[in-house]
Amino acid sequence: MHTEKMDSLIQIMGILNVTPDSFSDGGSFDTTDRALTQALKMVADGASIIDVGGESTRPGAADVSLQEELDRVIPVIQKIKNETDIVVSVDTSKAIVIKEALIAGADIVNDVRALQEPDALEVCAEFNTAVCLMHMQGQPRSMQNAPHYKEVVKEVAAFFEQRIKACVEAGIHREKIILDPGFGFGKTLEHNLQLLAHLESFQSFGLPVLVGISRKKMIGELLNGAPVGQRLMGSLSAAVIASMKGSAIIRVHDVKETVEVIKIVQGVKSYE
Ligand code: 7PM
Repeated sequence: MHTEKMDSLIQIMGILNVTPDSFSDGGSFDTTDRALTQALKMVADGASIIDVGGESTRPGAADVSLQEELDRVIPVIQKIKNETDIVVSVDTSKAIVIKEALIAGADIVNDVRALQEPDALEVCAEFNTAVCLMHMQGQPRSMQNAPHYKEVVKEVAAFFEQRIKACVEAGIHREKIILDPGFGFGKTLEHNLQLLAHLESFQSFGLPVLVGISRKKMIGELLNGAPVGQRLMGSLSAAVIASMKGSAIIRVHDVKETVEVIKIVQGVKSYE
């Protein structure tokens, strides 16, 4: 008789960008409807979480105003939650957007600033929501200028330790926390590769690890400067590596393809 291990399933988080670069100019019925259509497609393709984001965190990007971000993401979250029972995460840092998103039905707060903005911790504690704490060195505008670490893996782990403590002190239950090393956020290619190579070390927290590498510059850099449209195979390879190293959630643009490769990982993992 074989011994099949029942490990928890690796989940695919589909990226839904509600930004002017993705769907015209946010807020309009047309924009909300197109976002819903995209979300439904990702669900049909096997995503179990939809990550709705309205703030461009691209290196060097301009800040998005509060009202603009609300207008972009809130109608989309309402519509997805009205028409499906999919888990929704909101990619934001602002306490007011967090609160409105949670009222609209969002299930997870995915914050690239790890709840360090004013009142963010308090709102999450009040709503007893799940949170994803991402590591970033610096701010989106300037983070890629000169990333520097003595030991990136240790420094990211120390950051997790400190933010988990801040969350728990604010009243967020430890079991509601997801950790994310923040690929590309204030990191060189070497830093990103060191993090990916040692991803399993973050399992020591006993919390789910989320990884977002899909189409990122680190993939392009390893592929002789391949543009975003030619990073699918690289992104899938990174997803396989991350999930073999214990990641619970893989955040991606290409849901269908990622679901397919992760099925192979899941098959192997059941015999680990
Ligand atoms: C431009 C550049 C647009 C970079 C968008 C991005 C992550 C995230 C993002 C991640 C978590 C992207 C990023 N990346 N949230 N939000 N983890 N938790 O490539 O790695 O999607 S935005």
